[in-house]
Amino acid sequence: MIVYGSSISPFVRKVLAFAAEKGVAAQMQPVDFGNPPPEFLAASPFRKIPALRDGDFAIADSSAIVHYLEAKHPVPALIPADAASRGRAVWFDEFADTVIVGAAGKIFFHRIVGPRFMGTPGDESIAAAAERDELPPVLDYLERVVPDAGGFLLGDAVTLADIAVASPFANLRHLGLALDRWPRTRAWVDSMLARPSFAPVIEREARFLAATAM
Ligand SMILES: N[C@@H](CCC(=O)N[C@@H](CS)C(=O)NCC(=O)O)C(=O)O
Repeated sequence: MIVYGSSISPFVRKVLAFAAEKGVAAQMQPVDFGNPPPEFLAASPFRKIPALRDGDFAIADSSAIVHYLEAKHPVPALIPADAASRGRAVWFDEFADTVIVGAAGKIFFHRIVGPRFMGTPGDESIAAAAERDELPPVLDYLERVVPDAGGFLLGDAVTLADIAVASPFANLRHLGLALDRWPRTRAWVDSMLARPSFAPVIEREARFLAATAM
């Protein structure tokens, strides 16, 4: 199974961690956006990462991919079956993709991706405004809902909710943003990102980012 993209993207990292929690082998294949290969374009018509190829099947979007993986590899279940927990898993996935990444992504893009990888100067005023105004309410919410470190958002086992919410925090860690005002969130995130499904991926990213530091 091929996952197109780079794990520096929180969406790609989510898919890789989800596959790892299921014990499904996934090979990450970076994409040259300047010259995208046809197999990638067939999977991702709007050139977004991640995209997946699994034999003859191809699809884009991290949420579409994890739902495909859940149906194809139902054990261990990472998307709960009961109505309330299923609804909350979809909520946390959506909240992570839009609200957390909406704030964290601006900071990461303008401080790292733009200047380092796209040859565009980042706009520090956008990054600073997102850090000052957008991120704190998101973290205030999480501080109220996260369990104790080592626990899970939906019951007693890891689910898509935990994987999706934890993933963008690796980007905040790469930025060196401390979560001192949100100690419960920080402890829970640290416990999630220490899992074998995340830790080696994040260590590889950190080595890559250190090698590309300006
Ligand atoms: N909703 C999509 C979002 C995917 C997305 O926006 N990916 C970004 C990287 S973080 C991307 O491909 N950007 C390249 C571009 O927009 O050209 C998902 O969950 O996969």
